Amino acid sequence: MKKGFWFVTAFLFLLNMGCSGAFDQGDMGSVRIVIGTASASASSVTPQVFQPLFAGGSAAIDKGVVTLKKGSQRIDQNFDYSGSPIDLSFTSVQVGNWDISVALYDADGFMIYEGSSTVVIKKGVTSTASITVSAVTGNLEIIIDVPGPFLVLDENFDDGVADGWTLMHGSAVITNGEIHVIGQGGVPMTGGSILYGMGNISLSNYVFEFDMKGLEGYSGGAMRPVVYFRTKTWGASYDTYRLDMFPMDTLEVGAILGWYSMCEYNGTWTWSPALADGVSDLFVREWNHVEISVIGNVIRFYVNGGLVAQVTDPSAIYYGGVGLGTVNSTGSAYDNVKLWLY
Ligand SMILES: [Ca+2]
Repeated sequence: MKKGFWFVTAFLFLLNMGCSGAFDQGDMGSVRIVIGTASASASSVTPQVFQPLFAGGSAAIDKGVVTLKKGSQRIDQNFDYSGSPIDLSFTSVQVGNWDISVALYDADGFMIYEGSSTVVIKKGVTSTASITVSAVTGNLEIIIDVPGPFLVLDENFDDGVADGWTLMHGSAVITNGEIHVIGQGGVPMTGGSILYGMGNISLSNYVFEFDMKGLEGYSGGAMRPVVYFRTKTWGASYDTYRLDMFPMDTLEVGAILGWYSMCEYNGTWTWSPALADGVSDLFVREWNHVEISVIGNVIRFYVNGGLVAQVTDPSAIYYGGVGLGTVNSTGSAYDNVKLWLY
């Protein structure tokens, strides 16, 4: 824009020369143009960024151009801004109705104010035109990119391999792109389990989701799928959350159909008071979609899209991996396991 500005200067000079030779002095008048501040502008928006109009600084006017137009005639007058108000005179201008436009530029060559008016130039007198300029504004759209959840585990078992998983108890077999965890009897409080990312400090705030289906063995003896999250230690000492999910078809005497229990373990598998328990409405021997969200010390548990439990743990475990399991000699199938890190 700055380059164009100086091009206009040269153009103006030629036009002035042409004009002065083309018209008889008797048809000439002159005009004095005063450019006012934007305060009288009709604009309802106060362009804060450009104020004060005639002050210094990066938002100030550096240069300007006044253009007179009448038919095919055009006269430009450039000026360097040095004080307020801007007061320019044009002499030897053909009489008649002229359109006046004003453009004011900052030091970078951006037009920051513009205005226009009309004036009648009369023979032998000096006419006056006052032009109020208003700020040239644009819109600024700022896009802030907030990192979304980061998928750190996406396991569908379709390649027949459980990458990164470690078998702890029982057995785990991949069949038809599903992993079947089969428990073994006699393991206190557990039966079969596979773990992912146990003790990993970078696995802190996440959503752990998977599909789950009961396979067999729901007949007496506290048999059920069980999953783990924020599993920090496992073995001599257990530091982990654990979620037991009783299906709706348990035949266990005295059991409540669909009962779930979420506990935190620190040390041994000695039964801990539940952080949350109740009825989870798991489907019978069908796939259920389970999501467990752990953000800070807030734990949420969803079954098939519905929030089953939300609990705040005052003495939380803050990091650790996840696990898929089954209790005693039952079998539980899992698929489409995802871990979204937040
Ligand atoms: Ca699969």
